[in-house]
Amino acid sequence: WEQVQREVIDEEWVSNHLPDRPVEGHKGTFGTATICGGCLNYSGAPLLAAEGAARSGVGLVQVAVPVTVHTMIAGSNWNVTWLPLPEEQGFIATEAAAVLLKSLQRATALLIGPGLGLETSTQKFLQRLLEAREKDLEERPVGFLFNHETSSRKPTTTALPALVIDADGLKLLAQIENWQKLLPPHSVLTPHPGEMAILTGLSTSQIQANRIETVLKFAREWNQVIVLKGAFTVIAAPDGRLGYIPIATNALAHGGTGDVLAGMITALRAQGMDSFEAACAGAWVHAQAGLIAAQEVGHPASVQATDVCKAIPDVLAWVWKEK
Ligand code: NPW
Ligand code: AMP
Ligand code: MG
Repeated sequence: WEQVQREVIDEEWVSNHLPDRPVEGHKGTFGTATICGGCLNYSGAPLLAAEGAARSGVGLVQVAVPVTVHTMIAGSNWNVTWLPLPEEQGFIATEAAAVLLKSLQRATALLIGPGLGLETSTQKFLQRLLEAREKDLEERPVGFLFNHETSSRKPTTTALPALVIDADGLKLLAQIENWQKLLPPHSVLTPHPGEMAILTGLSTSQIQANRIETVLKFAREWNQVIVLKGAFTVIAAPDGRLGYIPIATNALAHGGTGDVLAGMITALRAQGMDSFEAACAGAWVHAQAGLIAAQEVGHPASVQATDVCKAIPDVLAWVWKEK
């Protein structure tokens, strides 16, 4: 535990860690975030993640959803690009892995999970993505140049850009044999306590009783960055860095707010931030946006995830200073 470097995340920390935004930058300068999720029951989740990403500085957002979900939601956001995926009765099908991999040429970060559902075909889709290696693909997309900051393992040859896994993506991951070995190191996992219980085999109450110890232990063991969500979110990196978000507000206790957070962290990763720093900055901005949304709508009880998206620019206006 002596090696643990604790950081209480605040305005100054976030301001110091956000990347430069050159005035002459174009959309390519600020990266592309691909958001993959959605099923017939959860068509809003990928939209919320896309909106969280688009409000967090990324140059381009691409949304990859089952083809029928695309038909339902594409008209509701004019600012993003779309990748309709092969599906099985409204859920992403196994063969969608090849389609998604081909479209990742520009992606600098990929989010998998919001509203994905828990079908077996979608689990196999995730497994195929994680198993994809550069050598398996016909062309070498530029996204392959991504450095996964391998520290203790051999350099990865994964075909994937910087990865964020959330929501049903985490539940499906837990069902894949050897997932700890398949997942590129230094990806960002964003579980709520229920999802963390599924990943670890612990109970939710065991996790809640030892949030900091749990997140540090598994970040090290899995060689991943973990964001353990809920009141006073904690973030741990495999090297012992620990971020603490000193904010509790039930303004965020509404469906879809976690999807927004996952999109925000993906956008910061897409802009080149280190996975731990992107996770801490994203979680702090998200919590502050929850507080502002409560003021804007008049009461925390009435906040919706879309209100949190609308408040992101207010938070960024304090912290994203010209450098
Ligand atoms: P409880 O209730 O206290 O026993 P699920 P989900 C626990 C999509 N969505 N502290 C909680 O425990 C998502 O993206 C789509 C303690 C409960 O058991 C997913 O793909 C939306 N416990 C899918 O729905 C908007 C906590 O976790 C369990 C906790 C399912 O995701 C909604 C609940 O989690 C949603 O985002 C805490 N702070 N937080 C859309 N508009 O399309 C959670 N738990 O069963 O994984 O359900 O999180 O809603
Ligand atoms: P999810 O459960 O995936 O929708 O995520 C919920 C989001 O809201 C996460 O970012 C949580 O950290 C946040 N959240 C939920 N309840 C609270 C709370 N009481 N205080 C602070 N943040 C919260
Ligand atoms: Mg969630």
